Amino acid sequence: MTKDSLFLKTLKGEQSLSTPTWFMRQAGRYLPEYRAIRAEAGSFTDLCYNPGFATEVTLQPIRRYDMDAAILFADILLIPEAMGMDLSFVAGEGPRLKPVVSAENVTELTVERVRNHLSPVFETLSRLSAELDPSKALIGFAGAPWTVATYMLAGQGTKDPSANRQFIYNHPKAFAELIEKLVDATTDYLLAQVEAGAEAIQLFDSWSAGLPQKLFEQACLEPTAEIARRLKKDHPDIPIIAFPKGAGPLYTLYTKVDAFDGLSIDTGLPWAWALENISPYKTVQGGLDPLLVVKGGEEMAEAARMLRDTFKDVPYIFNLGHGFVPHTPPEHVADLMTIIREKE
Ligand code: 1CP
Repeated sequence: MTKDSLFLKTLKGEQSLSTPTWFMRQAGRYLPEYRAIRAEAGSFTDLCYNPGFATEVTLQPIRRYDMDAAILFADILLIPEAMGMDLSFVAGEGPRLKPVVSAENVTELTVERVRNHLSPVFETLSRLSAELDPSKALIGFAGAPWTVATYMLAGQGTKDPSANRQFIYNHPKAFAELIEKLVDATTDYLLAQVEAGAEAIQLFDSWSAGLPQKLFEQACLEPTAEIARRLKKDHPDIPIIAFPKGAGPLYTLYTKVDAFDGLSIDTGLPWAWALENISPYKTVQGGLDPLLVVKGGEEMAEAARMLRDTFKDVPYIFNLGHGFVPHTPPEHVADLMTIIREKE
């Protein structure tokens, strides 16, 4: 079935006069209606595993702003939980897992129960697929193996990834086994997402910055490409976006992977560079600094117009260089939508 979706057409390389738009973290804490549901759900994981609530918070930004795509409400850390790790979210601090510290800990992780454990997520997708307007695309997602592994190894988010890098050097075999398990679990998870109604997939590699090239290829590029290839084997038409945040010139390695259709660019990647080095091969998505949306006004407007105009002659999906932060004023998002769609 081909839907008349501007987002899907652009992702597959068709150019049109309008710029399809969605935003990372478009559902979330900056929206009062999200905070209300979040309070009703109890914990953040209760929200993710409740298909009624998760469907509702996925649709909230679409109702408010009319973006061209909805992204499933879930989290990249549901995979480690499904593999057997205890997961909790500490208010004001973020995720907590009991860290993987040894080869035995890696061996204990299981991939078999992923589909079963995550069945509420697939139910959310089925509901969304039935409820979404046909002009809007439904995006499924997962964390890329390296990014998910960083949380599993540290037991939490960390600003300094050096301990994780050290684990790769000290335990190369255990690390390879961990990545292999994550590739298997993530592929299975995403196949089930597509079967439940996801029409495009984004792989978030939020922590791919700063690795030496050899490690980058081994931990970020190759596992992500392998997941994409396996998905395409079963579902050749499913478009896939990779987001190797902070990869800099190593973005060009992703342009050579056939299984990727789009590349999401981070806040720091120069737009002219992306136009020259990515656009000939893949649809570019993203780039706007989410902190400019906190600022709003002329500065945001000027940057948004410049970004849109940089990519006006190639397929391009408007988005941020990373997600909205919780203190983003909701009215600035409305202004941003108006600016992106002016003259269209
Ligand atoms: O208390 C709350 O309400 C929790 C805040 C929150 C939200 C709204 C978390 C906890 N996760 C989410 C939803 C979420 N996470 C989505 C779906 C919604 C949407 O985009 O509209 C998606 C795609 C994610 C993906 C995600 N989770 C990433 C990759 C993208 C990125 O932002 O880099 C990462 C790294 C996470 C981990 C995570 N989950 C939550 C927090 C606070 C964190 C980050 C912790 C850290 O900074 O290390």
